[in-house]
Amino acid sequence: MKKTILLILAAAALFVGCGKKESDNGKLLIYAGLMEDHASMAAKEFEKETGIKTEFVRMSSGETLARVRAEKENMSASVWYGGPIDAFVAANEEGLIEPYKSPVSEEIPAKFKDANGVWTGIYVGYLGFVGNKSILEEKGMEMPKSWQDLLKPEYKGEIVTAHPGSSGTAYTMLSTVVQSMGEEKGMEYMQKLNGQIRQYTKSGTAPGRMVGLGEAGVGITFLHDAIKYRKEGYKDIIIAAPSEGTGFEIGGVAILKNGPDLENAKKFVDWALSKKAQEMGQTVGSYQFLTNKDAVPPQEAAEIKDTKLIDYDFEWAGLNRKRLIENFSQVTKTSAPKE
Ligand code: S7P
Repeated sequence: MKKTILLILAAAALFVGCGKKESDNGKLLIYAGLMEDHASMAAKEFEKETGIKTEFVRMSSGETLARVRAEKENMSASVWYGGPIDAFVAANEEGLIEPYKSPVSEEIPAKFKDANGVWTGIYVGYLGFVGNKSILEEKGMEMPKSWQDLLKPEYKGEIVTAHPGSSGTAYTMLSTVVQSMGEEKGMEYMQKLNGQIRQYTKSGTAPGRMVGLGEAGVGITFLHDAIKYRKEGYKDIIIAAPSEGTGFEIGGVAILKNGPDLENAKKFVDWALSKKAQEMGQTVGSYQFLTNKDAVPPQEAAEIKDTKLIDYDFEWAGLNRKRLIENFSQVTKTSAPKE
């Protein structure tokens, strides 16, 4: 009898112990700027490896920025994962980021991380054009090959792009044009381009899918997203990069100031910077170049490796984000779509 009671007590202790261990690992909420499938895979893998209950909300850059501003005094999430770092720079200016220099950031070259640990790069993506081969052929149009091409009369009403007010991709476009042409000429260009636009989408990944579906002939997007859609079955997709040179993103990870789970946030950043975590992206069709010096980039990225890039200034882009978007909205008389 005494032996049975002892066994029951031992089993109960073990049960309680196990439960305690699991809940001791805590939780983590992430605001994710990369694609839904990538964020979902990352949250699951991180949870599996650490036992930390991990959830995410996918939002475009402008939405995340608006959310973290609104939550400044009562932040719900602890990590911002993915999306061009221009918006991270803007957020840091407003005191919304908790700098963290992860020990794993030693594996990330200096050009892909902030020296003070405000943000650290996890991938790099190039901006370009996506076209639908059949539609272009049907309408007797060539694939545009330069920023200037986009202004040709034949593309009127044929181009889809996201709106810089909501989308990090589209802000990369706006900032690229302004950095390449100067602010006055850049805004004039944007005003002319506005006359060619069929639709502004909320997210920068939508134009690739719309062009793949044949809803538009040409889109402006990150080239790796167009490659993903082509691989997923939109066989008519073709891509090109502007011959004048194009801008690019460093997709980042950062810790949100006053988030509820700082220690788990640090663990997530360490994880996200690792070779293993970065290489996992390609298993769900994320074909960006990677920042960890030991990580093997996806084969799919080889197709665009010789793209001509401008010397994109991320700090300038982040610090001037609000003004450029206001000017863009003014010259185009548009605002970011809600859906
Ligand atoms: O995950 C793919 C990817 O292209 O999505 C992000 C992209 O900017 C979409 O976000 P927006 O809706 O804010 O434009 C990129 O960071 C990433 O490479």
